[in-house]
Amino acid sequence: MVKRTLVLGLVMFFLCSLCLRAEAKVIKLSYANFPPASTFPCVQMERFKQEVEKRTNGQVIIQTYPGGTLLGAKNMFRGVIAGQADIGCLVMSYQPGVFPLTTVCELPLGFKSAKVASMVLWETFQKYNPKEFARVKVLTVFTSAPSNLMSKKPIKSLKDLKGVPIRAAGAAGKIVEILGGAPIALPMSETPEAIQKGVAKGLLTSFEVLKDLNFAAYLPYGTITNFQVYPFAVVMNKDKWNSLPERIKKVFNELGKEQALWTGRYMDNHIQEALGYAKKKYGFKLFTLPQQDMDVAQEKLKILIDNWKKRAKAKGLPAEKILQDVYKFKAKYEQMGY
Ligand code: DTR
Repeated sequence: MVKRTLVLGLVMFFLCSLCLRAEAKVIKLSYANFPPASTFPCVQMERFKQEVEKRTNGQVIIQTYPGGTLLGAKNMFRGVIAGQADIGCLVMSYQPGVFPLTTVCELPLGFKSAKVASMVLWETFQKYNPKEFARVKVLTVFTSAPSNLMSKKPIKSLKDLKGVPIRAAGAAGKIVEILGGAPIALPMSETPEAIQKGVAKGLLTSFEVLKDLNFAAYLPYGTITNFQVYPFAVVMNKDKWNSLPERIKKVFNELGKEQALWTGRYMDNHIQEALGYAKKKYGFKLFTLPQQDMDVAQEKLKILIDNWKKRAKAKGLPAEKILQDVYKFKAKYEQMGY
């Protein structure tokens, strides 16, 4: 009897220590990102790393790979699905047709801040849990700040945009085309070269790149348009996610919405810093598109919303309801002063 109890006790002790050791084992995760370390997608990545390591008391260690050193902009999604990286940051606008639902947020819907747009994207994702991300675990989503024009020559009206080669991806490229410009669809990681070589005479994106990628040195003029934002997602390999202890999954799930807000807030604040830098160091001049031109532009760009609805319906999505919800979420966060 005593022997049997001792053996049972030893077995139990052995099993428990196995579990504890498994539980306590340090989990190393790789996080791939495509643009240079100075840019906001990588700044949010480093904040995410610090928060995860802090909240798991160092049981999870995240090794970050900025600048496309592990995976690039165009193969990020496939690479994470294939396990080439455990975590990756992607822009849905870079892969037309792959993200039919969440690209609703790249449409010209009048977003005035990254904070509002990021929370709208988060709520839309939570409500619809899009199939387009079924093969991965989405850790968070956020957006860039509203896109404006930056150019070698002043663009003070839609007439000035005619025929100008402007770098812009996804819906932003369509906007440039519809308004008479010549869109050049490149991910941000390939844009510095296009600007320096003069292939692109301007770009349509958020103003922080004036500082983070020093575009103010090549593009001394800006035009406020707030045409649209670019939606981002941070995704984890599904098998890696399923292998994590529940306590660790809880930390990631609790961080998701917070990270979306943190990145939106960082982005909106950083835009002002970048404009200050561009004006002080390069005499950057900022114009605002005349209201009459903005009205003409908004009218012309409605086609993009109709086209998105057609594509979404073709994929079996409740397009009208999704768009209604996006406008409802947008109004809610704007009223909350986000
Ligand atoms: N606007 C998208 C997204 C974007 C804005 N700023 C950055 C910086 C680094 C990477 C992407 C972005 C774009 O222009 O590609």
